[in-house]
Amino acid sequence: MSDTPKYQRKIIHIDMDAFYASVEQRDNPELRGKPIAVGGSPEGRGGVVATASYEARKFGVRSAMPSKTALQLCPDLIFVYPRFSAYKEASKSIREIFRRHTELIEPLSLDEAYLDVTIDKQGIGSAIAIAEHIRAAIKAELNLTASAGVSVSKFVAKIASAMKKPDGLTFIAPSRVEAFMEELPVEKFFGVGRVTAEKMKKMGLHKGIDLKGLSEDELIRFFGKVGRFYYKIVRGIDDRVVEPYRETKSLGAEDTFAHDLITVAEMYAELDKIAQTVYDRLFRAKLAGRTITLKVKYHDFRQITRNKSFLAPVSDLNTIAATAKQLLLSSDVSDKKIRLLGITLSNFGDVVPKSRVRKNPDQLELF
Ligand code: DCP
Ligand code: MG
Repeated sequence: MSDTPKYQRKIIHIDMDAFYASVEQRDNPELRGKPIAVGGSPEGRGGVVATASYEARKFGVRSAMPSKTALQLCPDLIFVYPRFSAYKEASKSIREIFRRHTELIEPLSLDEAYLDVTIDKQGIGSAIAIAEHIRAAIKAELNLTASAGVSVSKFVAKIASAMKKPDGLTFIAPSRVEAFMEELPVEKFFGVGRVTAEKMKKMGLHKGIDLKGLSEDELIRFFGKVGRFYYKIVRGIDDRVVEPYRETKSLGAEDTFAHDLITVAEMYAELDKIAQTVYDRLFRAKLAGRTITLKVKYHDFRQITRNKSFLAPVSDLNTIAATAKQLLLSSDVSDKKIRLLGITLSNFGDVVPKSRVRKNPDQLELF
């Protein structure tokens, strides 16, 4: 490699095979060995394919394909409506298996994660052996299959995990990384969508080695900021670390004012703005919290917090704003000047999309 890193990392990328479909086939033996698609709509018609079993892929059925097209390609296709709780459960178990080998786990989705196994927690001996242990445990304990890529960086490990799907492992040795990148078709490069790939091909750039012929400045000029990444990656340099996911425990926003707030009307107006920011962040993070906390800092820097908890998680703008105002009034604002206000939500629970809440008549009278 042109820039030999000071120390070589060992990265594994694990990706479950036909994840949703495999969970469905595992849980319902009648679906095994058959072409199935997970997706569609509750009525059984319309919608798109979330994923297809490998038996259905032989007919060309793919993720994100309209169900109608999928049925034209494969008339015997069986549609299964998704059961997200089952996929989450499997995902949780996979992460527990990962954790036996490292704390450095970065999930990319329910079925995919990077692991940094440079430190071999169990003394298994090699990154390849660790990846095989993980795949074997997933098979034995969950009755599902996973594919793995093993190499020195996230980029190479991720490309590698797709190479022997399903149920395969691909290792790209450190000494082969640069040659591997030179041979890689441009559309496999991170961030290269269809449009960029077309543009590259028109410019006579088909593989990594063609990109290597361009200077860093040229790559940036032609493709924007991501050109800098291409420049490095094609030389086998990818120093992005595996960033362990940290659970969000609270989410909020606050504002310090240029002038101290004196009237309640001013305070309410600011709380409305802050509530909007908090609401937007919650929405993006798909979170709802049972506890709303108001923070107030007075002009003399004294600070207080007041909170209110609800029985069920809340995430709607009106409740957040109204609760913050209520907490403000209960905190004796009469003769005080305020320099900062903040709102935080915590005590998270999953947001249940309204469309998925089915009314069960037997449960309406719960007591
Ligand atoms: N998924 C989805 N919509 C998409 C792509 C994926 O809902 N457009 C869901 C269903 C998949 C899961 O995410 O099962 C994981 O996505 P992958 O891309 O890893 O696909 P699979 O695991 O299904 O198949 P593969 O064996 O190719 O990894
Ligand atoms: Mg997958």
